[in-house]
Amino acid sequence: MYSLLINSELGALMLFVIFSFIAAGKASKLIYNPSEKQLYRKTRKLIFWSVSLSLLAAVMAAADTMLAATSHPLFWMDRLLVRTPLALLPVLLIWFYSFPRLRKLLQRTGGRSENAPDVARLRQASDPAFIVPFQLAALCSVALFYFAFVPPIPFHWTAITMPATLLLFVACLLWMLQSRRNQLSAEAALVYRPWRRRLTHTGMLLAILAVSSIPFLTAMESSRLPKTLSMMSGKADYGIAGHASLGHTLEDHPPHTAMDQASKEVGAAPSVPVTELTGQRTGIPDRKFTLTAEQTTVTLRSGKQVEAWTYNGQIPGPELRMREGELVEVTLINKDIEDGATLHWHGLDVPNAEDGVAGATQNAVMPGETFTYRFIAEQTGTFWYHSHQNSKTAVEKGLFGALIVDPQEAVTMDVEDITVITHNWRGAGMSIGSEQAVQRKAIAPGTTVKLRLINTDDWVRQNYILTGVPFKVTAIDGTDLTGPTELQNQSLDLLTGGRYDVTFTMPDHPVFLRVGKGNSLGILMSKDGSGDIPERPAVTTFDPTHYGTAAADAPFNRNSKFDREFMMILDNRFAFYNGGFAAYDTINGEVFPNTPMFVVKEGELVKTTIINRSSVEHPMHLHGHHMLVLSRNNETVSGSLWWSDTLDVAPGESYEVAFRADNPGIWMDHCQNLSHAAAGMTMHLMYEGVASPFEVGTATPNRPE
Ligand SMILES: [Cu+2]
Repeated sequence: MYSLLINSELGALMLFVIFSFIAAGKASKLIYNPSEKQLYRKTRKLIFWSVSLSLLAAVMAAADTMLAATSHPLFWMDRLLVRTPLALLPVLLIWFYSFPRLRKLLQRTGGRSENAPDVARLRQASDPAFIVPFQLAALCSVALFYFAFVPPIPFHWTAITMPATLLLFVACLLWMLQSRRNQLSAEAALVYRPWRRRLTHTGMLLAILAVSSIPFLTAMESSRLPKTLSMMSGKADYGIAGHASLGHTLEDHPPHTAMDQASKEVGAAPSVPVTELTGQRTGIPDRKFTLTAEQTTVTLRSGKQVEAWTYNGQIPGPELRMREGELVEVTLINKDIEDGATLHWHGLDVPNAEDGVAGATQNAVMPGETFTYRFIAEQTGTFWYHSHQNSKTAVEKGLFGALIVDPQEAVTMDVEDITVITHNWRGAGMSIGSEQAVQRKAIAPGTTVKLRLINTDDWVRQNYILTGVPFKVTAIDGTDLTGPTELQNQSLDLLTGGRYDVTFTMPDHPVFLRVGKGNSLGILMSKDGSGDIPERPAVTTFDPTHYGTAAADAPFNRNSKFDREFMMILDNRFAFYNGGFAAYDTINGEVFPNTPMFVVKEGELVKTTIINRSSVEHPMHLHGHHMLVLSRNNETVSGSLWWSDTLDVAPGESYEVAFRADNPGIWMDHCQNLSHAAAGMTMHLMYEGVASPFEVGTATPNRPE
């Protein structure tokens, strides 16, 4: 519904731009008609353009009103308060001022006479009150176009004062020009000189372009990422302290650096550097891994070759398995990845110095260098790891793998534990692990089967459909659900970085896990591994908002008193980023490094309202914390507690999520569609009193995204 409304509004807006220019051109040229007959015909055609413009304005107003009736103010405020008036105002002026004059003109023109229009007619045909409303429609359409592609969000009147003043100024200018022509028309017959007119228009356009190119080029140049930039110097956003306040804007909180505020509040107390926020550095680790990052040509099981970046020569990297409570040590060796590499444990809430974000928690590990990570595996479940240095390219090329933490208590039953980590290799197609066809597995009936679904692919909503057996979704993003019920014919959809654990009891007939839309990728399970691949059933998409039974031990809920509340508005707009100008995916109207830095104090209960105004999905990934999903589209989440680290926010959706700020540090919060993150859709969560000695920027090797 949201997509339909915003697309109808945008479609009507684009047509409004075209139609209003045509109408304005035709109205302005009426005066040049050499005969009464032509003047009559051309005047009559303006009725068509007036009606068309009115219909388009009505479509825009209706779409905006429907949005206002059904969704959060941040979806429609700018549309209803800025765009709807800009469309309706000229149309109303046309009906109130132009139309009566148009009718009079039609009545008085003979219609059939070849005589030249007299002075009275010419004055009527160039009456500013008749012509300017059409010209104003064209002017307003330019403003509409601007506000559609540079929405004033977070909404504030200051964002529209400049364009509104300019619009008023040009409107006055148009009135003056038209009044002048009206006077001239009384003095002598005006001669239509198309070439002169075209030249004047081109000259005016070039002058406007020349004048505006200076601020444009300056803005483009100044958007270049600096040579060095501390992640602590972001635009600090302290949110709102205290009670719920949906729809608030952020301008009440002027930007400072977090350190200004931190030093104000903690006085002379020294800040803690990120480098001290480590895992347990002493003691013999219970489990040790070494991962060597290197460039390798890998041959997949299908025979297709991938020029990959690998951990230990394989794609995906080796599955790291550990047990809850173990002290884990992982040594990263970079053999020859020129861009550098790190290790980030996606979904595992490790201490900050172990989080593996180049430029925030460490420097990128360059060829020949090593880095050792140590942490205690405190959560159980399905996670994955990947390089958080130049992550878009690193993950695309293979620097990732599965990470599984088994619970402490020994598993007593026979469980067939299958990791389904899916990826699309550029030029070589989709795979599950390194398998590119349907795998066949022999599993004895009665066995408990656990499938760990992990989507590592950029920009893909991956469908996983299990057929032939009822199943339960037992965990989301590595956290177990309570009271999961049996499901059938439901597609489990994951965006980049998301995980589902699925459990079922093996029946005595074949079961098929289908990955993607076709029949060519999946796992066929049966008692001897044989069997036919079933047809793709009709499915609905699994929705976690009301799944499972409510847990009695919710640490907080929608009614809790939150210490701090933030607004995260996801959108798309034309913007300057790193020397370029294009449509970028934005957070609170900005791209990095102008995106907000949410500042929290340790111990606070923090709520964030996430709103997606754009037309694409954004899987938002917060490092170091799990967010409890409280509501979606203002509807409270019931059923099991739903903890997420990678929340898929679809267009038109709003979510309230909350977390306890119990893991001090500097934590990335970004879109896990890594191509979005690489184009600036990234921000961070900053604890007061924490300092990072690391930097990003063109003079450093660090490229976190
Ligand atoms: Cu995104």
